Amino acid sequence: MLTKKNTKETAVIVIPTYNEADNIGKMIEYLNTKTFPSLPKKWDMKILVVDGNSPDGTGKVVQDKSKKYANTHLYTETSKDGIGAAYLKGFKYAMEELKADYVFEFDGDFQHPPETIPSMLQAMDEGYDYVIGSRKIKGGSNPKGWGFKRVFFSEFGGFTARFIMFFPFKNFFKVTDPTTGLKVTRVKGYVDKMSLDYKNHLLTKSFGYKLQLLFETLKMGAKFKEVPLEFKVRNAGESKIESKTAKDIFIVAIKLRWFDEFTQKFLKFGTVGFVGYLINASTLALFSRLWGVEWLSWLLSTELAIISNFTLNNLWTFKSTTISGTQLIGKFFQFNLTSAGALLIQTVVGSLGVAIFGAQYRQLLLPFIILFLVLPYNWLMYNKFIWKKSK
Ligand SMILES: Nc1nc2c(ncn2[C@@H]2O[C@H](COP(=O)(O)OP(=O)(O)O)[C@@H](O)[C@H]2O)c(=O)[nH]1
Ligand SMILES: [Mg+2]
Repeated sequence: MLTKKNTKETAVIVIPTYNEADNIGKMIEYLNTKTFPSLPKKWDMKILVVDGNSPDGTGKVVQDKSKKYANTHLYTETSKDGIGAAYLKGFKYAMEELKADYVFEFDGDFQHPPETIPSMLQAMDEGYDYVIGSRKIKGGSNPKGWGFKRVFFSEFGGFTARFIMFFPFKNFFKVTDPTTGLKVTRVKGYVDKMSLDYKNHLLTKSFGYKLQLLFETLKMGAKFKEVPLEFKVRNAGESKIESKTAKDIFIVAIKLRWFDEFTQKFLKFGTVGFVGYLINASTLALFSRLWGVEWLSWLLSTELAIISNFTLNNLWTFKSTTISGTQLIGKFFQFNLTSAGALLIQTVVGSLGVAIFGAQYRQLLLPFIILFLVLPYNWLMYNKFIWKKSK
């Protein structure tokens, strides 16, 4: 649409600083004289430096530059509060005071080449909501000067975080660089919906905030893209990276995955299934000893497990979509039908497996069939039919 292209949109480059006096002035100059003038006219570009009250005079440098450039702003924190908090404060200020449509996370030490900004904005213009700079895709790279140890930790840490947070779902394959610090996020629908309460919301004060923002933004359904990032060595000043960073990333990734509602639901579903199995096995043993009518023992013990599964899943796993009242009978019948489906899968594949591999593998086949066939089948049926969310 032509009208959309002609309206101005505001993008704010948020730069947290702590003792970056030797870099930040150069960065502001560079952005204002080289990067911004090269952009299409529709972009209203602003810079917001969030300074952790640096003792080296970073704030003073930014203040002087803001007199020269009206688009350049300084937000001074009362103290160094961690880089994650600095970003959340910056996002809030950018939204409320600077009317941002897009916010960038950007380093002030020239590790993020300003040349990456235009391609990121172009992607936003194409309709993406969340674009990150990746060092791991074609055209992206780590600094030439990095030693083996640094590269190893970056690769290993990145992959581990990626695995813990997303495996085996699509974001595991789509997000190649989860620990990158260069990102742009659409405000409408995303930044304006996320919690900016840095005191209570952030899982960590240090590096792991990157994972948290990534995880939560993707969770909101952001249309996501990676562009190549040629990560550079820092221009001047000292790195604030601490030795505990690796551990921090690991812990945050685990917390994000563990406390995610999907994970919680899945764990409950697994527990209920296991309880069902225990009921099935124990009542089967009991009934067959009591009556010795084989088919009746199987039928009753299986039905007891089905009743247990239905009840526990209804009251616990799928609590948010609990079935009650007159619906219960119909749904319970439906549940028996899908359970019969699982029974059929298990019987057919189990018999086939024994025919192919031999009876000595029977007990080994069962957990495999449950894990790879029955479990996904049940999960799908429960979510799509039994406890489906009504729109
Ligand atoms: N405001 C603020 N900025 C910070 C803080 N910690 C780090 N920074 C800045 O954030 C940028 C990125 O820091 P970081 O990724 O930890 O590593 P570095 O580039 O190796 O120092 C640096 O330019 C720092 O000056 C903080 O606690 N508060
Ligand atoms: Mg840096």
